[in-house]
Amino acid sequence: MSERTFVIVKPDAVQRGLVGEIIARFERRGLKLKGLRMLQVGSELAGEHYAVHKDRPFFADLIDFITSSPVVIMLVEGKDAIRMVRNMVGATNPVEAEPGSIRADFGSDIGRNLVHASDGPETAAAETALWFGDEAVDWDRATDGWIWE
Ligand code: 3AN
Repeated sequence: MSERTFVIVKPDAVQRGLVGEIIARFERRGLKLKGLRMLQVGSELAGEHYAVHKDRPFFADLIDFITSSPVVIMLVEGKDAIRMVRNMVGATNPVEAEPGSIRADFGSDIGRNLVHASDGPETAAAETALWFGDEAVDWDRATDGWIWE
């Protein structure tokens, strides 16, 4: 089933020059970009995005980190895109992430895990609305039939 999911290339990945590498992995897999933007996140947006973690001990660090330097956000579409992107991103703690995942290939600390990706259909819809509003870009891609049956 075609799904759309939301991804943040976090400040550590932007600072380390991994934006292109991360986008390229999604493109090469056949996923389709439907939105892409660089921005400096403010504390209000950060607080809304991480609201589920507001009572966790690491909440303040999370907000400080995501607002510390620019991020790149994107909407990614494809068959089973939510699960596929989560698998490509890897486990929250890079130490436990599957080899070949972004967090395993580039990360070594749970507080510097490079990427955020929506964890289910409800969060994908809520995060897309929060970060992109209705700014998704609809476009036809000539290769779709060579990627999905
Ligand atoms: P994921 O990004 O894999 O969905 P979440 O949503 O559970 O993980 O956590 C959001 C972010 O909070 C993670 N990306 C990570 O940076 C941070 N985080 C989660 N758990 C911890 C923890 N135990 N200690 C420090 N930071 C954490």
